[in-house]
Amino acid sequence: ATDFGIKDALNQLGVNPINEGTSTGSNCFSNGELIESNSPVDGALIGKVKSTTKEDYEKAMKAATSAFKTWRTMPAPQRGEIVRQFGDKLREKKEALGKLVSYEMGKSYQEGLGEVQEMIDICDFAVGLSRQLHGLTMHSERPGHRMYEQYHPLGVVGIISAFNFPVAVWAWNTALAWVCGDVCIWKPSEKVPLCGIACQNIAAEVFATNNLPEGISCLINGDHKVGEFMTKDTRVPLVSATGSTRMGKIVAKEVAGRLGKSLLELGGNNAIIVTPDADIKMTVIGAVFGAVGTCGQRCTSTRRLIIHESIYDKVKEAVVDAYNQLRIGNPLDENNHVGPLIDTDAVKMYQNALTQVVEEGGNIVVEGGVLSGEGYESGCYVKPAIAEAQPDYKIVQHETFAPVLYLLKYSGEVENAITIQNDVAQGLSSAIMTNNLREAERFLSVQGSDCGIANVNIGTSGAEIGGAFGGEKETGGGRESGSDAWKIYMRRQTNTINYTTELPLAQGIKFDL
Ligand code: UN1
Repeated sequence: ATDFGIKDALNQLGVNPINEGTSTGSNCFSNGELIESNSPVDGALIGKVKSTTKEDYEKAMKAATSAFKTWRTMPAPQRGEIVRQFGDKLREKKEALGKLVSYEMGKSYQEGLGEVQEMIDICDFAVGLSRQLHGLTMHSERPGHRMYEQYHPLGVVGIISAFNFPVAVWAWNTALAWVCGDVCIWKPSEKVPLCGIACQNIAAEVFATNNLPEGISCLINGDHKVGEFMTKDTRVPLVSATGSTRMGKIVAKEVAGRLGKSLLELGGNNAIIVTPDADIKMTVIGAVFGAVGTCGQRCTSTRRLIIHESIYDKVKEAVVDAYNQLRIGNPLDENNHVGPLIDTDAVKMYQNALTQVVEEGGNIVVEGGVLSGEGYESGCYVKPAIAEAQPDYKIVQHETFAPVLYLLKYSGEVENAITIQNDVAQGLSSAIMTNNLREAERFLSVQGSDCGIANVNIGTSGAEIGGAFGGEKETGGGRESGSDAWKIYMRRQTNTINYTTELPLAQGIKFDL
């Protein structure tokens, strides 16, 4: 079998293919138990990475806090210049990193490249931002006084990222945090540790070339126990965590318990409303990419189609037709649309969802199933499935991280579809397909979608980095990436300066001595 240039990619990224536990990557603090990284693509062992012990973590913290002292004093635009160089390195390594993402995580090579492109884009964004970390000036109520606010670096930012976006979510956080003057400690998902090492190598090279301390970017490895080192640590003022709602609730509690800040980007249960005025062709592309892209493992994946009864059969037929064209297989082979799930546990969750939807009364319209035989040896390849269901089924209310799409029917006005859409615990992404201005505006109004992302004539996934990314309710409320998401990475200070020889008190209070 061809290796699709994987060996070459690993070489370019300085990731030792079968690492029998020697030190891995630059400034990677790990000497603990070995974590194996197996590819869901072919089931092969790609490498082993040592996990981070408490002792290693203390070393990482020491490197980070000491690096912060240097980094925070560097003018922000100069930090931007470093991030620019990091973005350039990513451009050089785009193909190699995209390939590793695809091979270690299982998303298609196109999507792997897309993920690296998101990293490059956020670097560009951060470079510009490095000259725009501005606060406001206010008019003081006292004569001869000036009042303004400024933003200072926060310190050590902890980043916990999920397996599904092994590199981009880290970059959204770290590129902003870096220009803001913070240093970062990153714990990637233990399911994709080699992606972490590859990124860390690239960052370390840029810092070394510029004679900057490596501790600006630290990598720690392991499961939730390693994440806990950061959530419990008062030296980490901000923990940014992406993953399941279950994980987010634990992180939120820990961090809030010590009055730290957390930035949470958790589960979604994203729907597309399809109204009688929808463009069916666009709907099909948006819905199918949204539901089967990344094998249904994006937090923005389309899980529910809420279709008006008058066009229900037509839309169903078109979507089913598109599913019949899907080619499932090695994601590095660009002929395939759908790659594997991350591991066999994910396959079980997918199977359970399909069993449950039938038990609850659902009707399968595109059969699922686990694929076996040549090319499917890893046991992680499944068929994207579609079920007709009711909005209140427990399984429909639940986020299953797999390619299972539920068709729901609505009647009457668009309000009814919006009610169904909002009636779930999660609030990440949402979309409406319509050429009717009234419907679109209602969907975007205060009575409309309650999600952090609401799109018109676009699917639920594939958000651009320029906007703030995140959602409401059980999605956690955090915002990452574009717009003014940078503010959470800085501490805010209000400054009032008196340039007179008097000391008038605010609120007109008299206090004569
Ligand atoms: C995620 O799944 O955690 O909007 C992030 C999207 C991507 C990011 C998804 N830009 O689908």
